Amino acid sequence: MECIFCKIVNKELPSEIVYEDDEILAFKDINPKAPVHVLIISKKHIGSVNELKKEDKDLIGNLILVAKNMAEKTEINKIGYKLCFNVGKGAGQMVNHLHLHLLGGWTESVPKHNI
Ligand code: DGP
Repeated sequence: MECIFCKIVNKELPSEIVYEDDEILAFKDINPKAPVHVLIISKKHIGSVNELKKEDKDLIGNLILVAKNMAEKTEINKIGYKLCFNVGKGAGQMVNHLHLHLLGGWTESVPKHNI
């Protein structure tokens, strides 16, 4: 299996895991673009939002709820945070495994661009 996020899911590669359940894994981004930068991913391999099917709608909802819970746990919800799916190379998607970026933890003004 070549996908690096599948390897992280299977614990073949190390990561700083902050949340895990049957369908979702969340871990710290290796190259953080914000004081708090967590990736929330589906354990099932899905390449991107482009590959989502109707049966994935609960999974997508759960990814967002995990992100919300992580924002509460880290208290970045108090100031504000960003959630982002990069979709395709042209939008900066480097890893072809569905992942939601959770970014926050700024203490001053919110940067206008940070992905
Ligand atoms: P994107 O550009 O949307 O595909 O974001 C991929 C993110 O994944 C990028 O911010 C860096 C992060 N990343 C890539 N490889 C690894 C890794 O091996 N471990 C961790 N923790 N993060 C990774």
